[in-house]
Amino acid sequence: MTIRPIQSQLIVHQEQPFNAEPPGDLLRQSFLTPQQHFFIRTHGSIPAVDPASYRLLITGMVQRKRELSLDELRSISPAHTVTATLQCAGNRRAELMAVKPIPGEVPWRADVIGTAKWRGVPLREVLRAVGVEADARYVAFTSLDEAQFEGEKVSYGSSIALEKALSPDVLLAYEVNDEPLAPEHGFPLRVIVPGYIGARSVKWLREITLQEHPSTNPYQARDYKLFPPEMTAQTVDWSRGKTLEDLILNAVITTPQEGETVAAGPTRIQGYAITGAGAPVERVELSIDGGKTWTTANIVERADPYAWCFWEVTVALSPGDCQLLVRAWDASRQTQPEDVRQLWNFKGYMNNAWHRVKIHVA
Ligand SMILES: Nc1nc2c(c(=O)[nH]1)N[C@H]1C(S)=C(S)[C@@H](COP(=O)(O)O)O[C@H]1N2
Ligand SMILES: [Mo]
Repeated sequence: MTIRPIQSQLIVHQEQPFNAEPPGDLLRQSFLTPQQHFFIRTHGSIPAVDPASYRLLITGMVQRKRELSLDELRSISPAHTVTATLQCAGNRRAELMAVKPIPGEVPWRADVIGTAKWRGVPLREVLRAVGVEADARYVAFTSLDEAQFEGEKVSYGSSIALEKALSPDVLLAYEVNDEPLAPEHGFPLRVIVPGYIGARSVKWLREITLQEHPSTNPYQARDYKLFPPEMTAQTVDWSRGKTLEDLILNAVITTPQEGETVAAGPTRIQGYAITGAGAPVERVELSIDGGKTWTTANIVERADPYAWCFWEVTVALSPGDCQLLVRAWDASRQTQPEDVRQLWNFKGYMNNAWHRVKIHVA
């Protein structure tokens, strides 16, 4: 059985599998994204899971293989809460597609991102309870969903290195913003890997496998890798892809939106900025003259180290067409690439070029 979410305010890119993102100005309204405004990224079905008969299988290189009910899982450790941003590696793909087509991928705008307070059992407590064998290096996750990968029936899966899995903040989450997970977001149990691309945070978790190698699931072994710019779907050498893990520095203007008309005079511009766990966002800057001069924005809300920050800045706009540009700097003095053309890759991942929004000032 599969569920179809009804998300009237989301921009739906695809019905089957269901893929949708909120409009940017809606996204920017609350620092913690309500579930009904949270982007939905699926590769297959949205399974309807009965929580009473649900079992989580833990297998592979462990001393005690287990099949846990939700109650048994909760009894392993007190709940732990982490505020973390989930961002799809395909965020801002539409801008890459405007450089050169990327067939067969979702044309995501700049809002395949959301932040929530996730609550669940730390994965490392579960691993401690089952006893990890000395040679295990990776923790693989498999889902209850059904997807098609190049015509083959598969369930979604991913893996993370054991080292990351032992971080106290990697969760098997059952609650989001003090509510149970919605069916489309992984009810009754999902992985949350803070600081990593969303693809590693497997929803509808069925099985955890300890193993010596990364997952061979196609969504880990093929998808969600960064390929050199000269490589295409026709010429791809899968072994040359770099597995995507950490999020990277990015900043987006959410308000106003592309094509909007605003009144001349002092105008408030708002958005979000995000980075990986390495160095926090330090400064966000806006330019209205094509990048010649920049104005520093105020960071109005943040929850480091795994969450986005919200920024805003008021600039004086004069009548006519205007392009707003934003870029961020992190605490290690790194900033974002200027031009999206430098970043094109045939899967359309990790676009963090300066974000540009054209508006009309009247
Ligand atoms: N089982 C399963 N887990 C999954 C996916 C999926 O298709 N199936 N998509 C992944 C991707 S690519 C992302 S970005 C996030 C999206 O989570 P959300 O839909 O709750 O926002 O879930 C990840 N986990
Ligand atoms: Mo994703």
